[in-house]
Amino acid sequence: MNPLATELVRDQVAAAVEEAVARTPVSDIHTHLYDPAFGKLLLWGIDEMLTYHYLVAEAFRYLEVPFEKFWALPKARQADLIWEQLFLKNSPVSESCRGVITTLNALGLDVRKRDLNAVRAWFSEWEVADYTTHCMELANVRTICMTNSPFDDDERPVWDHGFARDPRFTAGLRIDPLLLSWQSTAAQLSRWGYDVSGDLTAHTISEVRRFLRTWTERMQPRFVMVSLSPDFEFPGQHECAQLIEKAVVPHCREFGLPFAVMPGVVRQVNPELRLAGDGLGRTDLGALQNLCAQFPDTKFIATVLARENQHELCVLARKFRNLHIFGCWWFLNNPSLIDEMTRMRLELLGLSFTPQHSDARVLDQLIYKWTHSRQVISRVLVEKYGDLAATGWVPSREEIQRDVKKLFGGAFDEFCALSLK
Ligand code: HDL
Ligand code: ZN
Repeated sequence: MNPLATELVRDQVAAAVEEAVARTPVSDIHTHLYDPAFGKLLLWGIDEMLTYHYLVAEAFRYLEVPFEKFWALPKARQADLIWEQLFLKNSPVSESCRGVITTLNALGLDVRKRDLNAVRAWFSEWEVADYTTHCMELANVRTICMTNSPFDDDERPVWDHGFARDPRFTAGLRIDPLLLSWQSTAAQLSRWGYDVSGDLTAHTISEVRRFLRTWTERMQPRFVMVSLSPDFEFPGQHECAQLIEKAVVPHCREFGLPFAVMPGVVRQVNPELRLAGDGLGRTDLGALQNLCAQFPDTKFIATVLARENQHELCVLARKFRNLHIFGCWWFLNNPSLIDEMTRMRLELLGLSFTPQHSDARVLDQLIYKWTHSRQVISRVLVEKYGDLAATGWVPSREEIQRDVKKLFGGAFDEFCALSLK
């Protein structure tokens, strides 16, 4: 093909990719947001954005105030300190800080005034129901998957009471305490009427499965999820591996649910930072490999926290059709790493993965997390589809739209619907 024609084709393909990425609504498969029916659990507004634990960690790199004194302050005062340190005394160049500005711009606020109280006044005009729709429209997010824990004392009563579900909010059954703190969780299960003992007898396992069944029937979750430390081992004789093998995997197989594993987190490296105090470690992905190999009829979805694990995770996904990888999780959710990971995944997995989730904890964050991710994903796809077009295989606008829909939730839906039995 002559060079001019090639350039023209590349430009046309680029325009089609950019349009598809901008216009395709996304299914956000992992967040810490809540259906508005959960009331105060759904965080939103400028003070929640500024006191997001990512910004707390960054602010404490400058703050001299004792941790306990900071935590004793009202949220608005905490936000004042963070605003002062990360926005006024230092330019907001970090991903989390730039995200706040991106969100405020998208909401139509003039950040050049740097007037936090004026911003607060604007937010006070909103009702959460309208604002939820507004944020989802600006972020072009179709559905939001929550992180739902039966062990959360604030969340459980809402499920106990029952509520009319907002269909835009799907559920994820999160079971960290069950797997990671079995002895104390067994006592809690007993208080809830499950006949369990600290030993994982056959009866205890059957009661754990009754617990999982009860909450699965209640929540109708998309998956069962757990975050794991970097040194998680499977198979193993420790309680976590035994509960996964004897209760969780059989439950997921029975209900046709994926088991979502998120290895790599080291909880409370610095407890003074509270939610901001978690760190990461390089994971031995042998455990995930063993899970996928031992249970070929069970679906696993995975995201891993260390950058050093990403190539290995892609290769693992090539080996196991029952493994679907997703997202640039937490400390990976930065443009440089989203670029590297998305490029690697497209080259090794084609379209059989989910490039991103937001992990949003504050509703407004949907706007920046998806704006920033779309910018990077679009840039990578323009290059990849341009490279494809240069071979003479020129993808049509419809094919590009089809592919982007897969990346923005379609491939995940197909994987969840897969029957491997
Ligand atoms: O365990 C998780 O789901 C993590 O995403 C943590 O909630 C973490 O605090 C977080 O919000 N990361 O983005
Ligand atoms: Zn999360």
